[in-house]
This record gives sequence, C-alpha cells and structure tokens, in this order.
Amino acid sequence: MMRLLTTIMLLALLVFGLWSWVDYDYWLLGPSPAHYTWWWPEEFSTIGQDIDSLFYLIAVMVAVMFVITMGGLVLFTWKYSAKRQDKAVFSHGSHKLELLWTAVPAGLLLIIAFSQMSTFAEIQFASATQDEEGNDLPVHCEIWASQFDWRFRYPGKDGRFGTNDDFESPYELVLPLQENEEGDAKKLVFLLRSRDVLHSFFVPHLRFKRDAVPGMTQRIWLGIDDKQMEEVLATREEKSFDIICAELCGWGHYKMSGRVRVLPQDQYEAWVDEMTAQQFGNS
Ligand SMILES: [Cu+2]
Repeated sequence: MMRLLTTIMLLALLVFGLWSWVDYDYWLLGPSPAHYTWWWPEEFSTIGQDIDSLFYLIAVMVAVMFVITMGGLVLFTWKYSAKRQDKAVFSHGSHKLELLWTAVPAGLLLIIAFSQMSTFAEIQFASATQDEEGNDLPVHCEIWASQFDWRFRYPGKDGRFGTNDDFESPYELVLPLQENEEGDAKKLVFLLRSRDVLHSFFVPHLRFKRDAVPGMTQRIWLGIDDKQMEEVLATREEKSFDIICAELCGWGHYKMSGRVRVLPQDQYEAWVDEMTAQQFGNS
C-alpha cells in the first residue's frame, strides 16, 4: 500500500513538474499572434534575444536533469521496494560514478558560465552606460522602489536633476522612442534605488530585471527595438506593458505594479509638458 502511494505521489510530482513548463494559455486559448512563445511574452528589447537564448539553454538543461533524477527516484523506489528485495546491500562508493557526477555538473556549469559572459558584460559592466570616451551617459530618469509602489523621477526640460523643474511620475514609466544615425536604438540609462527594503524592478516584455537594493544606486540601461515593438503592439489592444516587483518585499508585494509606455519623441515631449504643467501649475 505504502509502495503504491509513494509511487503515485512521485509520478504526480513528475507530471506536475513537467506541466509547469507548458504554456497552458496556448493549449487552452489556441495559437494566436499574441501566444507564439512557449514561456515568455513577446519581447522588444535590443538584448531580449540573447537573454531568451540563455534562459532556454538553462531551462532545457534543468528539464533534462529533472526528468532523469525524478525518473530515477520513481524507478528505484519501485525496483528496490521491501516487497521485492528485503535484504539491503551495503557497498562502498564507486570512484568512477563519483567522478562522473562531479564532472558532468561542473561541465554544465562551465557551459552556462561561458555562454553568458558576453551578455553579462553588455548588461552589467560600467562601460555599458558610458560613451566611447568613458563619460557617463545622461540619466533618463530615476526609478525609486518603496513599499509598495514605483516612482519615476524625471530631470524635467533642462535634463538636469536637482533643479526646479524635476517632476515625478508615480506608477507610469514613460519612455521616448529614439533612434541614432545608424538606426540602432539609443540606450536609455536609469538610476535604480530603493527607499526601504529589497525590491526587484521587472518588465517581462523587455526582459529587464534588476534588484533595487537599499543604500545602493545602480546605473542600468535599456535599449528598445522599435520595429519589434511595432510588431508586439500590433498583437495587443493594450498599448502599455506591466512593471512588477519580483522580490517578495512585504505584505503589499502583490500590488506593487506599474506600467511602461513608449512614445514617439514628439508625443514624449508633449507628455513632459503635461506633467510639468500638472505639478507646477501653468506658469
Ligand atoms: Cu517590492
């Protein structure tokens, strides 16, 4: 009886574990243009492709290991049950096996380490938010996390922080869509800060995620692929995208949300005028 129960429970674990990999929106709602990835929503970031391939590389490795280990657990539970073999055999470790299960995980970790190096450098190194001469690129806005909301502080029309025309946008992060001469998206640089505890700024559609650490200011950047964004926007009614907090930060964590909206340059400037007028009157 116990053996049967254990086997059923382990099999259930295996099935549920695999099920969590399935995009059930796809199976329930059918294929639509908005559902053509099997895990993530469509993305429109300049480094989204790199992040996705890393994610899927690791996901496939984990899936294979999961099936092997869970399958082994079920198999051995069944094979060596008390009913079939009541005398346990004690044996010393096998050097070959030990070498194998040290070398294989080490090899897998090295594959992950080497494949992520260039993407990590592109995202994280100080040079990522500097120009060719090593000067810091101007900051688009400050992202402030606090229990339980997101606030975006803009430098205002003069482009400088700490002056009289700075304004704050609660909840909504508005970005200008801008291109440089080569047609590549320009980098938008942000300062990420927390007012209280650990939070994590996450925009799934932009594959943009970073922990906000109290007492620490991080320079982070984002590049928007405008053509890809047009394609994504064409598939949805809603023209803005979710911001969520990806770090359990307190009782109100669930409601710590926001929106990202990307506007063409002229509409963006109109929005800045509107925000300025709202916060300082029409003078
Ligand atoms: Cu939070």
